[in-house]
Amino acid sequence: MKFEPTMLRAYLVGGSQDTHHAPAELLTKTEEALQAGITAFQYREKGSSNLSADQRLKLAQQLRELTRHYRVPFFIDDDEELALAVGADGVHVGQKDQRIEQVIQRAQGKLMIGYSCNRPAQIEKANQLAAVDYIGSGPVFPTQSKADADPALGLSRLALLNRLSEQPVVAIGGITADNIAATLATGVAGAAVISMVFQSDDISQTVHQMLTASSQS
Ligand code: TZP
Ligand code: MG
Repeated sequence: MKFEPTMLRAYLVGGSQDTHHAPAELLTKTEEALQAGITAFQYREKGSSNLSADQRLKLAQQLRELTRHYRVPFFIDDDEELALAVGADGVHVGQKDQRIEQVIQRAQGKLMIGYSCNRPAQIEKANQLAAVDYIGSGPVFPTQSKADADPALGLSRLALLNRLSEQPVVAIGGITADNIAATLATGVAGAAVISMVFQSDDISQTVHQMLTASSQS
C-alpha cells in the first residue's frame, strides 16, 4: 500500500491496555471506529499489557482482518517483525524503540514507516531518511494514555515541528473534541487519538467529529 498524507486525517491508535485489557472490547470498538470512517489504525500493545506473544499475534491478525475489510491502512507500533508476519501495511517507530535505521533496513519497500519526533533535531534527522513516510509529534497536550510521555509540546512547538518537517506530521497526545480544530490549524496533516475514541460513549459520533474537523482545516 502506498502512503498518502490523507491517511493521517483521523488516525486511531490502541491496544488492549486502552480497553480494560479486553481484546474483544478492542476489536468491537475498533470496528465501530472503522465503520465510522477512521483513516488509519495503529495497533499499539504496550509491554506493560498482560498479553502473551501468542495472544498479541492473534489480536494483530484479527485487527489485520478487520482493517482489511474496511480498507483502512493498518500500522503496528514498534514491532516490524509482527507487522511483516501479519501482513500489516506499516510500522510506527518511536525514539525509544528499535533504532530507526534497523527498522528501515527490514521494512523498506514492504511497510509504510512512521517515526515519532518531538524536537527540531529529531525532525532534521528524519528529513534525511527518505524511507520515513510520516512523522508523529506529541504529546501536544497532557495525556493519560502514555506512561513515559514527554512534557506536552503545546500548539506553537507543534507548528514549528510541522514547518521543519519535510514529511507530513500527525499530531498526538491529549487531543479532544475541544482542541482538535486548534490542533489542525497548526497545519499538521491530521490527528491521532486513543482516549478520545476508546473512552467515548458514542464512537461513531466522535469519529465524525474528527472527520469534520479535518475537512474544515
Ligand atoms: N504518543 C504520544 S502521546 C500518546 C502516544 C502514543 C498517547 C495519546 O493518547 P491520547 O489518549 O489520545 O492522549
Ligand atoms: Mg513506541
